[in-house]
Amino acid sequence: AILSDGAQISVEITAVAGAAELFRALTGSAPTGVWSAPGRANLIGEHTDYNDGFVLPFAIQHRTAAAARLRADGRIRVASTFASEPVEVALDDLDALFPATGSGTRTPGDTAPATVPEWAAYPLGIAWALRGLIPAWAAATLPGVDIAIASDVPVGAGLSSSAAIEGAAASALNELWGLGLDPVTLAQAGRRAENEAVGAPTGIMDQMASMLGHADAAVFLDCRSLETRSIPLGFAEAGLEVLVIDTGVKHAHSTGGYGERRASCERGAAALGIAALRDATPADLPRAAELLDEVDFRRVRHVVTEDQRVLDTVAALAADGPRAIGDLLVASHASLRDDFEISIPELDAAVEAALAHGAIGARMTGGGFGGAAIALVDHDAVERVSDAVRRAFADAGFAEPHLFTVTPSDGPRRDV
Ligand code: GAF
Repeated sequence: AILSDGAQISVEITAVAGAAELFRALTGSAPTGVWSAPGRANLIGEHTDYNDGFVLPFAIQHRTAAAARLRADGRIRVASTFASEPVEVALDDLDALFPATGSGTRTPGDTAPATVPEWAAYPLGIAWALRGLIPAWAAATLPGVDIAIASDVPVGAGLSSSAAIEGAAASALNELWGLGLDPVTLAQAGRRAENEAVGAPTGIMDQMASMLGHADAAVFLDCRSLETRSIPLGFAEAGLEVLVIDTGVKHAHSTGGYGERRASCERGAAALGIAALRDATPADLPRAAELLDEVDFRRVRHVVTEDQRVLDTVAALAADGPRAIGDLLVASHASLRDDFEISIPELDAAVEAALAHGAIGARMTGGGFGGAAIALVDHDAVERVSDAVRRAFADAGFAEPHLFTVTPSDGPRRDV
């Protein structure tokens, strides 16, 4: 999901320094600490997470930071470089602000309560979700908190700026409130905030990638059991870079197509008589073709084949290293474009231009309908591929894309 109308802070100011500075401007004093969490790029495994399937994302070097300090009065105040005004509510009022649906998601298309700007629903939703994990009597005794947020994760680029906010705020509150919760529980709280406070019907990939990322590795996640394995990527040793091509076309998962795709997948699982599409294999596709209409069938085919591509990618990385995964990335993109229909012309152009000029593999990354593509490129070819992509965009009359490389990086930490 995106923070609409968000302005990125200047790249010369790191998120950590920006958050501390904003905290001082907000409160007139220093924060107790600054916690940060990364955005993520998804190497492969798209729209498989809410189908209980497999994903292989990695945390990136771009981070969101939360500077925070407890306050005595039971109120929570959040400020962010995304917005000019802070938002303040009593902790006891959070339950009324985000009434639990019990189902895990609000109706697709619902947005954050009108009384709270969308950006603020992320940190407030985290506070609400964390309070929900402890007994009511204990929640009632939690002190208030001031939180100032700054980010250098590009917003709306499909790099999960939202999970980075959730991870930073959850890490700060976990420590300041002495909750002692583990990273998986914090990721689950992040997903709950996103689903029920913000109203985006997303899966848990992004929060898990942000909370469990490791340098030089991807997070291989089974979205049913929430078991993870750190998968060495070895990009640097192989002389490879991951080039992000941010199309600049903003997407939002709290509206529209994301929820429709999810509904198609649920219809597919119901028709096949299985709990989730994770339980289907490519051998079930002929039966799915008989049971489903043509569109739902293609949605199902994407998910079932994508799960297999994730497993194949993990195997290829272990057996032959990162140069062996290019074709799997390309096949993933074709499936997202043709079967799942969530690519856009800008993403297709980015992938085509990158491949035509030497990328080993390329695909759109993230939820789709905008955002970014990633291309696996030889270190020495980054400039050439970047120029080719820029030329392709100019020739097609698209706005100039934003290009940069990302590095598989560590998860949350306390910075100050
Ligand atoms: C978005 C969602 F937030 C994730 O949960 C995931 O479904 C992804 O889209 C698609 O793979 O990032």
